[in-house]
Amino acid sequence: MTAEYQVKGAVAVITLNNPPVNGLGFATRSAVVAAMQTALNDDAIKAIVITGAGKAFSGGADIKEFNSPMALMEPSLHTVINMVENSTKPVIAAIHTVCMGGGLELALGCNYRVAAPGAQIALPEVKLGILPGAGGTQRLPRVLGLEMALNMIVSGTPVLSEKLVQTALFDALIDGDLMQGALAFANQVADVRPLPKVRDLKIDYPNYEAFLQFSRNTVKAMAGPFPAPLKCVEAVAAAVTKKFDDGMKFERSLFIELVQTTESKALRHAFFAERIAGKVPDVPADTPTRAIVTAAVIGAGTMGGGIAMNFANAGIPVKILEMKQEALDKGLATIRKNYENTMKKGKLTPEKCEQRIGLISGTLAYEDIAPADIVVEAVFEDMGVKEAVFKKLDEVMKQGAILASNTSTLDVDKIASFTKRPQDVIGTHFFSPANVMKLLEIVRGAKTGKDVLATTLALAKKLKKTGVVSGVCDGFIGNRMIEQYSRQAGFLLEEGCLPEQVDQAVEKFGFAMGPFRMADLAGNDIGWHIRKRRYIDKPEVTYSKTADLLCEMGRFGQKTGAGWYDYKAGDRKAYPAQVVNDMIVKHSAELRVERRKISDQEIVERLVYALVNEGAYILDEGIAMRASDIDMVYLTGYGFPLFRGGPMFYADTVGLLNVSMAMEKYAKGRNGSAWKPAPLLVKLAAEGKTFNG
Ligand code: 3H9
Repeated sequence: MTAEYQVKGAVAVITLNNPPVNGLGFATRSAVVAAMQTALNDDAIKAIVITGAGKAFSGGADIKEFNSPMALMEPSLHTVINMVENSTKPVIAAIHTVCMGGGLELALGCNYRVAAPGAQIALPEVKLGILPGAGGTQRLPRVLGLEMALNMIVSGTPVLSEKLVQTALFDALIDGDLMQGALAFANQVADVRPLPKVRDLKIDYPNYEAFLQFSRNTVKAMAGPFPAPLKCVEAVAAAVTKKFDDGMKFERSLFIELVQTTESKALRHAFFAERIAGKVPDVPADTPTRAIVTAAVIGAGTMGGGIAMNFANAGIPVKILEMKQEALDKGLATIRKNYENTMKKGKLTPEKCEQRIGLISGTLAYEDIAPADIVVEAVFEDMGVKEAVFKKLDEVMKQGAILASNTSTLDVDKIASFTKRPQDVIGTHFFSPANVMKLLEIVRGAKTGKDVLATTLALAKKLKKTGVVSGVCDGFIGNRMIEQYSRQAGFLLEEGCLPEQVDQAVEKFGFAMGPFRMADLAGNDIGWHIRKRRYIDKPEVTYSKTADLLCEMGRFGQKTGAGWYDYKAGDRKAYPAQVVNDMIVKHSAELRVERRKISDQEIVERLVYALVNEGAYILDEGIAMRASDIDMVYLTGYGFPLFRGGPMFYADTVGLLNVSMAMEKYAKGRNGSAWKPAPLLVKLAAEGKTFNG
């Protein structure tokens, strides 16, 4: 049963029981209606309590149903809430732990609400690109007032129940046993008539027009490409300007409009993609994990320092190993500076700042890191250097320690082979700045132990990262794909574009940064180093030489004050560089290419479809477990626009046949040999299917 029915004296208790979070799917809604009917038909019952089993009152409507007709099947959530609101016996919501979305809307339909302290109360629909569609925008302002309700609805941020106890949302905060308190409350109000209803409350806000106009302006400026926040304002406005039933109808029409938008579909896709990414079919949830109490990092450079900060932020003491005292001192000083800057911005208290710095120490001796439960190597990206480090780690680290490499492209199986314990070796590819970026690519070697993988996935959660598992290949999921994207960006320069045109087109599409601004930030020498390796290993693959010419000019990017763009000291703004643009045009002439005007559409298609095509290879080879994992990598590590849901989801929305036809067209153009359609893409396109099922 997805809702249980019990009788406690004269009170009926309906307990939502639909793990994990008592989502209000069709079965649960039906069970609530049946239980309500039973209670209403029983003359011995004087009051009804609705609560939730397990770890939530309710997490809201079942989001999975939004893509199916189930969401519309009767009894709808409206029907359930109407039944509760029109009950002839008082209905009390007993709220604990999590009360969100449709769960809160159900509670608002009850006559009374009692709550345990610490419950998270929210209408988070906006984060899914929709708005509360079962009366939340009409009822919440009636209990919290216009301003507070609008803030909660537009931000979707949870508020703790104890902070709302002074409002009409709650009738009592119950310390101790919630059910006992709720039953006592129910008995107390059993005979009170008339039954209070939220819909009957008035919203008192004399100057509401000015407030709503101010809200529209503010929200519009913040909403970016997402339509939902402004619609939230419009729906809340209706709570003041329209009669209750008309407001409900208006809310419903906006909900239906939003639920069908690509933006909402993309956000819902990302919600589930994030959660499923941590699941590996052959590593069940009950796989034993190893304890991670202390950590070590090799290398105090930008990456090593950032990785160490991750451990400290999670309360895990970490030792950084360096070769030279000077480099260690420099690395530790940078970490201190980073924390102090965060503190100055008011994002960290002085105590927490010192506490975190205190968790990070340095050493020059391998023996000092031997007792650590995990060591993450973040040294120079060169197999010879990695070999020396892993041989040493194998010698000194305690048995059972996880030996992780932060390599961004190298063969993790080969790295593991430098040790006598390949089962303990795994790739943990952090993204720069490592203390900020959410993505952690977890590279599973052929011999990586299941417990090591399970531990690393759990660690990712503890470090507040999105862990995505990748198989071993050159560049793993993210960098292998970005290489194809960068190749196209290079070809576009040869054919007629300048860096700013490419960057602007891609940024207009929604990327946080275009390829050339990104390369300047990451350092152009990194790509140069990789290409030099490719020229030897894979001579058949073509690259534009423009980026090499740039590096030969010593323009490595922001760190040298010059890259594809010029930079001014202390300023990250990119200024077009005439000398670079001249070099690009000259190079085209040397290649005897007649430069042409290239449309923004072509730029975006060539860059994004290059990602999609390589993603399809990666999926087909089993390097990524699912298309949504690839999307997660790009959403959390490469600035792919969230409202487009990631490259694979985006390709699904464009239609794989359209993607593959565009690729065929580009294959006929200059540098067309770069377009070798992935068999999986061709197959799915022919079958009219999508990557994401
Ligand atoms: C809504 O209510 C619309 C109405 O206004 C109008 C309707 C007409 N549905 O996050 P976790 C699953 S829209 C389906 O890891 P936590 C989740 O996929 C809804 N599934 O746990 C995962 O599954 P699995 C408004 C859901 O403890 C598992 O629960 N509500 C839903 O860190 C655990 O999730 C929201 O937007 C759902 N509603 O956090 C709330 N919620 O185990 C969205 C969760 O298979 N949910 N799941 O991977 C959350 O914010 C968090 O999940 C929550 C728990 C805070 C509840």
